[in-house]
Amino acid sequence: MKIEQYQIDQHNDSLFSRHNNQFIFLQEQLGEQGIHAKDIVKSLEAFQVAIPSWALGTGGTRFGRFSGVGEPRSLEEKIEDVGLLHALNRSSGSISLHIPWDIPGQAQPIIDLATSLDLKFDAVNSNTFQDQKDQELSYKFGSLSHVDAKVRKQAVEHNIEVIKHGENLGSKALSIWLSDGSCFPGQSNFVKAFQNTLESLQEIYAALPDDWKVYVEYKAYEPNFYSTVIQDWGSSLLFCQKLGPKADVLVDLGHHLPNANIEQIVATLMMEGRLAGFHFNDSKYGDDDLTVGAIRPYQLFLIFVELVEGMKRANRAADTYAWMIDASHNVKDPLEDLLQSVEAILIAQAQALLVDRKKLEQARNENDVVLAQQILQNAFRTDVRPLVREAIRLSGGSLDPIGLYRHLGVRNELLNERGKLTVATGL
Ligand code: LRH
Ligand code: MN
Ligand code: MN
Repeated sequence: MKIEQYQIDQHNDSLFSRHNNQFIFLQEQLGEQGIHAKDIVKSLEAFQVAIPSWALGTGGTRFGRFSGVGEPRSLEEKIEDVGLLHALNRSSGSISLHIPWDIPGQAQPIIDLATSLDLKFDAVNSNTFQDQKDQELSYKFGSLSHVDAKVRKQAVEHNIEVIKHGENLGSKALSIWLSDGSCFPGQSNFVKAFQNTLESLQEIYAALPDDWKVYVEYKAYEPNFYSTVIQDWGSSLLFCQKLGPKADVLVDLGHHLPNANIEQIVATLMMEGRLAGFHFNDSKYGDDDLTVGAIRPYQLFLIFVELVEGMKRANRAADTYAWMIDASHNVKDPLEDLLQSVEAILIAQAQALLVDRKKLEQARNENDVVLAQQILQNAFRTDVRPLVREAIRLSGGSLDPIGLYRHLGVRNELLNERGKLTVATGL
């Protein structure tokens, strides 16, 4: 299944005049405030969000998994699915693999397929939170932090193998999420667990190619419910600082304790130049991995306010950070869900770009709390969707990605091609 450019153009033709009226109206309104709509559209056009290979099949909870239909059965089909997303929104130009959920065989045909769909390979993810078939030693009591040096060695070697897979495909980073920790008080020596982890990470770090980075992801709890070795951004930053300049902190929105001020974490990490990027998702309770923007769009906006500010301060372009979605579901078509997530990210970014930084700084300096809040909320309450649509249209994508996806009956086509059987991601 491939979506052809003429199908997108035809669909866009039928929507164009309505869209254009909305865009011109907004452009005028913003112009009155001294904001150039076209500059924002340009920034949005350049913004790319990586798609995780494990979000392309219906996710599950630990209580069950209800498969969808026509889901990808192989890495090639996962790449094809991301190709469909990218054709529709022109903002999903890369895929992030999780090894060994994905096992790349021969690299060249996979690279050729991705290139033909205008896709790149984002960070590769290692997995030492599950035992794999034929694995010699178990990760039941940890991996990089394990009390047994042989288990640590096995986990280090896995990470090095993941780097090799990534190198073959043209990835430039390794993402490590370490589930190691303990479930009960007394089970683990916190200090030894930290030191073992540091040593293991140092070995992995030493195996990084020169132009690579390692992203260290933190998470407060789950699957361990008493302690986690890399539990928060502070621990992650500490590891990164000890490792060296190629290690940065990866923020997954769902990995915080309730009500954490994530935007402040982002500001601090950017101030220190140690933000790797994001795993975007949303949550109401814990690491729910819900669609981005589904629950707390204002929080997402406030995060983007800091991101936009931080990038400007550091004079770094958006594409020097790792932006990825990390969400997967039991109840939605995964491709529609991912389209919603990418749209939510673009909307938050557009809103953040509306913020008048000078006025905001002035209000802060004058302790004008009301005005400062109003400046942010005015931006957040602006319907910026015409800017997002215009950016996608100018890049050759669809004015209504989900509408076109449904109109073309993509899922049904995929069902015909692939059938009802699917491969679980292992989640
Ligand atoms: C852990 C996590 C991490 C994993 C992914 C599958 O909760 O966020 O990024 O690699 O989920
Ligand atoms: Mn994650
Ligand atoms: Mn997670």
